[in-house]
Amino acid sequence: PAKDPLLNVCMDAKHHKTKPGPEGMLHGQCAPWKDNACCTANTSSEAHRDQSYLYNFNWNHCGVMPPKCKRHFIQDTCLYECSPNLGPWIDQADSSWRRERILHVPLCKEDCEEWWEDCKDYVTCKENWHKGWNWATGTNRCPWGSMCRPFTQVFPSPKDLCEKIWSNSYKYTTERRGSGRCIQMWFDPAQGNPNVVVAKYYAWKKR
Ligand code: FOL
Repeated sequence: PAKDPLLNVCMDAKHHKTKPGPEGMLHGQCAPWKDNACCTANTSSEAHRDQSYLYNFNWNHCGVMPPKCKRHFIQDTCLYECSPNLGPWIDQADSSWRRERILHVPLCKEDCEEWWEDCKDYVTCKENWHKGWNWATGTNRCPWGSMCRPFTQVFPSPKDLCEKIWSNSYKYTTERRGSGRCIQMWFDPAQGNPNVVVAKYYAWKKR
């Protein structure tokens, strides 16, 4: 059978491999993707660092981000950089730093809600973390005139967080982990990657 161009692919973005394949040594929270990944071992290590060279992005722009919150941002980075199962949602990006992006990836309800719960105590100055920072020092700082406000004020609901933070990379859904109808940021690789069947389902729906 012909290979479906929406399945088992890597987006054409800043750090992605040209095609997915095994990576023996993926670091920490990115290890679940080691059998088939769009990230290199080096990218997976960088995903765990504050001020990593990936985007020079500073999680601690309004004071130190608590570890229980940061682990969700690390997991989001692992999914974004490593997943070979985001093909149905790859879209053209109108930006200088990547040719392709992901748009409206249906994120499992639990992944979004736990992310929001665990970040409730943090503070941020921006709703969209892709654009509009002050990069004068080489890393992102809050733009002039913006204020650090509680996460729950900037993102009143889990849906606000998951959809707005990365310019609609994700779509909030009420689908559950394990349903085969939503993408999981978190999974146990012992049972294989649950996102493989999800990509197949949506690739088939798009025909
Ligand atoms: N996670 C997910 N799920 N989706 C993503 O698209 C995503 N993207 C990043 C990280 N995790 C993600 C990349 N993050 C800039 C800021 C953040 C960033 C990459 C780049 C940045 O340079 N922003 C400039 C504008 C650059 C431009 O658009 O030309 C700024 O104005 O702040």
